[in-house]
Amino acid sequence: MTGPLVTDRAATLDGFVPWPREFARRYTDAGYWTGGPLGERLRGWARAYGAATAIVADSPAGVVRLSYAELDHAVDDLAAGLDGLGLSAGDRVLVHLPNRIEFVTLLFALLRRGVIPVLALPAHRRVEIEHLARLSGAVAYAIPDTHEGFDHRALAEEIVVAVPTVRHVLVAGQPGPFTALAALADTGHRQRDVERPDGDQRPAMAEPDPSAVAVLLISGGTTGKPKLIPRTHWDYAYNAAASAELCRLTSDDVYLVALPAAHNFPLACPGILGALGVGARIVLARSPSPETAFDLIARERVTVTAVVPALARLWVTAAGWEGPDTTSLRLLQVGGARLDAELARRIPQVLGAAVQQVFGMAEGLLNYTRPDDPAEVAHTTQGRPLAAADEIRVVDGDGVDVPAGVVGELWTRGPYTIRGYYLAPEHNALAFSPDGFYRTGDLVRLTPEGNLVVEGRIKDVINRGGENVSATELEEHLLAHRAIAHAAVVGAADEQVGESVRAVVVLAPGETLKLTDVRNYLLARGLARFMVPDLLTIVDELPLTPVGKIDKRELRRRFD
Ligand code: OOB
Repeated sequence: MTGPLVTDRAATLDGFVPWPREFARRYTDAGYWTGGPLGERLRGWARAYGAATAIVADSPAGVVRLSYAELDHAVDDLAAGLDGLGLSAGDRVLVHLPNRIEFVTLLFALLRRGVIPVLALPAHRRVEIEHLARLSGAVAYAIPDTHEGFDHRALAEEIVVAVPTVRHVLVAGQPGPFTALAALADTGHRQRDVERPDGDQRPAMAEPDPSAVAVLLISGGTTGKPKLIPRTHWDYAYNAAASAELCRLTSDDVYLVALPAAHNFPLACPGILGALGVGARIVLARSPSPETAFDLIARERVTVTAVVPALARLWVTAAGWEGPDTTSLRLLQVGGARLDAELARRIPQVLGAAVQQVFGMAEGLLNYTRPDDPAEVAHTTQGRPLAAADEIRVVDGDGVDVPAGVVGELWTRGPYTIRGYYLAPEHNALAFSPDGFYRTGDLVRLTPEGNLVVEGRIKDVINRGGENVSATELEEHLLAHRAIAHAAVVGAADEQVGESVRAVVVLAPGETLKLTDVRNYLLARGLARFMVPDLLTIVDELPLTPVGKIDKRELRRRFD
């Protein structure tokens, strides 16, 4: 059997916006873009760390541990199995897997063949999946049998009918009417034995071009439907390796994948890819719940993990009563949404780990606080760019740079920041400046030391009769109230003032709260009268996005 050929189509995937030639040369000359494609890098890691444990995952059958060498072989087997399906370089496969071993083996098997994984999040459902399958033109859809009580095979039945490009459904676990990933790997394994009975040589297989698109990530989707973010082998490998270096990750580290593996943060910041690149061990958590995470941290002596603020809050609260053994944890990365300073300070006290703030985006740019930063910087800022070649601008509504320290919109370009979404020319004309800066929509200011502070999002401002109320700022004040466990501020339509201010809160256990209490409390803290909420809505829990950030869009929809 001959392997798929890498065609020019793979290097210039239709709908991919490449960097202009002069920038490509600059990033190559400066050493950002270097080395082989991601699937081949795993071979190098297996050579370097062969017998060391690469992955630990709990499965219904017990704890599974794979060494680097075993992982590498499992990936080869699966890749050979995929060949039999007729997938070829440049094809897209929609991967909708939770944190289980198959996520990692399939990811690398696809990368090895230059087939492009589209990384959906476990919480996505029919509407998003159908949209992503259609937009990407996926030829296959990879799912678990069931996850958290949801039968993905039933969803797949609908998707194959709705999206005709989807020819294969690949299942981790019981396949039902579809194809089991395990069966594919078995076929691949036998195939490889025939091809190379000595078990040693690799079949001659064209490697993907490292400048080609490696993966399509899903945008946070704050406006409209999720968009696809094309990341190349070179830019994504840099993203992961440089992040690992910044976090001082070594082969002694144990990284817990607590957030969904398909999200950029636990995947590559430094996440799975960064950890494997230095010979560290990754531990896959099936759920980010405190019970599951604390058990794994204690059992596997986890040293580093990444969470969103809502999860950090949950862990800190739960640790208060559970008293878990987190003595191995040296670093808790927190990112994805604004972390309030108060919670940041409690993390080291309660969990014994240093806090690192990560202000990143699937589109590229990553900002980190550094291990050597004073605690105050790590607790009150969102850090600074990863790469010296990251260009950032803070601009006003006309795209003119604001003076240092003034709040404006963050624009960025650099060696791992995309120049356009996949197949989205109209949106790209709005989301990127003519000279290639990505307009993040985030409102930031620069501290005198050069760290960024996120002050909110362009649209996350409530216009209350002409006065601008920053939702982020008000949320921080609300969270300082002892009765409030979680808070989100949204606008509500109002005939008098246009938009009034609604505080949606989850109460701490055993607490009660009235609007007048909140108003008096905030006024006593010195807030302007126009900042104080007009409405208070108490809920049992706040709606979250698939990665666990507070879902403002859903809140506005629910209460408007
Ligand atoms: C991460 O990536 P996305 O693509 O899910 O979301 C990006 C957006 C940013 O534009 C910003 O609005 C918000 O999420 N955000 C933060 C933040 N980190 C992300 N807002 C305030 N403070 C932070 N620390 O969320 C992501 C990607 C890689 C690493 C970490 C997070």
